[in-house]
Amino acid sequence: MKFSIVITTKDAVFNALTFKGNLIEGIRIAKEIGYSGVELAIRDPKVIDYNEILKVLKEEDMVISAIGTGRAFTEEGLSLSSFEKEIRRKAIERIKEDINLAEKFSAYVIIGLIRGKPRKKEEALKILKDSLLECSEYAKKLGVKILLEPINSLETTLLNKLSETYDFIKDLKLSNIGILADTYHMSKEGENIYYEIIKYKEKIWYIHTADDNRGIPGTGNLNFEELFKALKDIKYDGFISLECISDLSIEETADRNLKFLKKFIE
Ligand code: LER
Ligand code: MN
Repeated sequence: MKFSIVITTKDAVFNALTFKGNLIEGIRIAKEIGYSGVELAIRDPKVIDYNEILKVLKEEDMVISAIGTGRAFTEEGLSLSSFEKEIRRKAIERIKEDINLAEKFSAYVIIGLIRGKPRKKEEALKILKDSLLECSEYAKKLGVKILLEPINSLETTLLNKLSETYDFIKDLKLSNIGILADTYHMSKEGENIYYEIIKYKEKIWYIHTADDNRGIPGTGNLNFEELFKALKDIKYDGFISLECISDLSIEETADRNLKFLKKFIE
């Protein structure tokens, strides 16, 4: 198992992005505290200085675990399930740019909030399917894998649970799309963490962690023992990425998380 934290730039609006600030500083802090990767939450890959980041990754022996794309929805309203063709087109183009960047970093691309929050669920799911097909075909050519993240029903109307997300991916018959299981969303949806992870193990490629209050793991009531038992049973060797809200400094937040989670794998 490998650990990472979500980092993003200072201007980000959404507040569960663990570290907001200079990305280079975020990479260095994560390394210092004992992480092996960072997840980049970016609005637009065009504003990312790829060469600068790559240089620091090499210096610090760090990797980018995944590219998070939700800011394009929260800050620009881009949505893969939009009924407006132009918005949908822009969202697909943005994901393709994220895929280009992910290829350079050998990272996953996360489809979370950019799936949108439409009212007419059934029709929107069909649109989402077409958009995802296009993104996944593009990603396949570049050898990039996509993570679809179930998100709780207060934040989106589409794909709230692992079961729905799994069926949706299976229907698409695409081998390069997996599931990102976020412990916070799973708890919000009342899902049994152990049972669900075991059941959908072949598609569990990535984990987001926060407690059930979206704070640092250990500050709420989520059963992390269950999570780690499941991950051990499925021989999970992917990333566990911290995506939480915390008033503490990034150093303290990241340190507390790692110390707490490592207790379960010793
Ligand atoms: C994204 O990973 C997520 O969990 C959502 O709640 C919004 O960012
Ligand atoms: Mn998440």
